[in-house]
Amino acid sequence: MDLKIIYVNTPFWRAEVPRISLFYGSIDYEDIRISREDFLSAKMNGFTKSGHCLPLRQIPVLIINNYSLTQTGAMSRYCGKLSGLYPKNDELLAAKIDQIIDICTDMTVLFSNYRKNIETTIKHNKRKEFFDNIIIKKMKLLEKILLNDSSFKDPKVLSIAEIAIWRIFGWFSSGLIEGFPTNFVKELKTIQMICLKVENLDFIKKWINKTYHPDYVRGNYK
Ligand SMILES: N[C@@H](CCC(=O)N[C@@H](CS)C(=O)NCC(=O)O)C(=O)O
Repeated sequence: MDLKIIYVNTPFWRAEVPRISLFYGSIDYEDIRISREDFLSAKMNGFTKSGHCLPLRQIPVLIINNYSLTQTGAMSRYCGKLSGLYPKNDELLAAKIDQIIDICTDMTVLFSNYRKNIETTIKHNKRKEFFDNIIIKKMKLLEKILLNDSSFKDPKVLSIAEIAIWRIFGWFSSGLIEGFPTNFVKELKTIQMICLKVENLDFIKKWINKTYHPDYVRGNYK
């Protein structure tokens, strides 16, 4: 099978979940990292400079034998199934994992809509307010879901859900988002535990060494 993942050269969770899943499963794929300029022109015409189709003019895209699959959730599940990070015979666990991926999507969309719609008028000085009044509430609700469920607490078990949590909280707490605090993950105990569990896995350390830029800013989980 010929697999390619198209995204820009950042470790954003949407691309990292499928990328890391395939890496974990030692499944060969081409990790195509397009330039911002290529992405901007593909947003206009639906194709990257090397001719790869972006069906919704968005990234990430997973190309499976020339078929362009879009949507982070679909891509993550597909790669998770190939690598053993998504269950094939446990419908409830699969739905719980989907639930987490969907919450990660909701949090991302909340922030990007805020940025697009609100910050055109009020700018960054309201980011802290957005964090305190909106996004942290979602994070706390996610924490409650995780706290009350043993599925994601086992240190030996890993799925695409934990990888998504590790990367999205890595982003939120990295200091890269102006106006967001960086010391809140430690208040979300189960999320903190999951982030530390993932970050300490040997294959994740290898992935970081292999693909992250030396001055990449890590998440702040402690
Ligand atoms: N529903 C898509 C959304 C993907 C998305 O919004 N990607 C961003 C980059 S992280 C993008 O392509 N934005 C450009 C746009 O929406 O025009 C998914 O789940 O993958």
